[in-house]
Amino acid sequence: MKKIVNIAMIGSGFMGRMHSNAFSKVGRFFDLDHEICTKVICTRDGSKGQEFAKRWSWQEAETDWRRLLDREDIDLIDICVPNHLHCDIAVAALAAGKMVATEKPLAMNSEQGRTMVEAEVKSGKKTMIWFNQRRFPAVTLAKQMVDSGALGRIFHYRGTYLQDWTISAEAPLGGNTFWRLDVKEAGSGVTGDLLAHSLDIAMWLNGPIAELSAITETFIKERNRQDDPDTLAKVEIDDASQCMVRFANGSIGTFEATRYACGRKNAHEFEINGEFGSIAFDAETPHELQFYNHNDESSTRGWKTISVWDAKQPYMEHWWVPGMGLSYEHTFVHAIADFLADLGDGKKRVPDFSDGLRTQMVCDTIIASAKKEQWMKTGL
Ligand code: SOE
Repeated sequence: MKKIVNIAMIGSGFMGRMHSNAFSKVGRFFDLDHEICTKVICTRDGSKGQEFAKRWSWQEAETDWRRLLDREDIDLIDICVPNHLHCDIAVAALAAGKMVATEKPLAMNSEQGRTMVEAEVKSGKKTMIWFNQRRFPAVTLAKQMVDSGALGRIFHYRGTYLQDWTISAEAPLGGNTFWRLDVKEAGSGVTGDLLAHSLDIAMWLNGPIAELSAITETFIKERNRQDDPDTLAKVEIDDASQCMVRFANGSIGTFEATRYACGRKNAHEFEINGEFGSIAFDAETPHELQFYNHNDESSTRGWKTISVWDAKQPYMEHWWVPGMGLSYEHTFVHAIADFLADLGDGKKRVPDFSDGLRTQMVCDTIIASAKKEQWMKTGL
């Protein structure tokens, strides 16, 4: 008999749909001891919540997340609302004995992040942060290759996350889509929104970032507020962010994120160079992993493309037949499948709040270093 995990999800935007899609698919493709029940969707707008519940098979709709906390029939609270709400909801839910999953970044800043980790430790409840991009099968394969020593000692790590959806000065500030441009709701711009993914994967593959020096830029200084179009508001988030880093293991790296790379839609790329070889990945061609093996015979040595769609590669046996590539949405299915697998055997496959805090500390250091225009230690 499968154990049921009753979920209440807070938020119904882009990530609310992504998570709902994952919850509806995981049980069909992964055989696990635990099963998801999409119990309650919580949205500010009640009628929108009803409609969302019908479309995505949630049993009930609620408008006040606090009413979820006393319910015996809720096991997991899933937070996919703007960043300024993550800490309060997570701390209250953990104190009420719920497991908690939250979208990234963990919080508005490291101070809130620490409060969330303390609440996690005190409650003893399982948490997850949705660093879904670890779960591209090609990225998980890269992790396995690095951990196996295939690259040997690491010298360099390069991470970029390029998008272009805020180039227009007409794009407003605030509201359901553009809350990411409002520092009061997002905490930071591309650093917390995009670089957080790159930094998380970099530290998962290559260990902690010890120190860094960063620059950030805000290209469009004022925007109309979406909720008050006549008001021109100052933009206080970073539109672009770049940094040089030193990893604790002695390797060095560079990172860049922007929403002003015209033509780049979701170009999350990384390359890692070691003494025996190198690996490179691009989320816009997610079923490919580039690999250079220096130990190959020199006369036929060169970069090769690993096609990541074979049953022997991470997650692939759960889907279709070789040749059927996976993409962005599947990373969320893999994340919740790993969360349920952890419930089954007590292992830790998924990143938790302490992993989220680690990345939050680097993000905060990037913003501080850019302000002070100096190298800074991350505290990791
Ligand atoms: C921003 O556009 C965004 O949606 C991020 O918020 C997500 O975390 C990223 O996965 C895709 O891009």
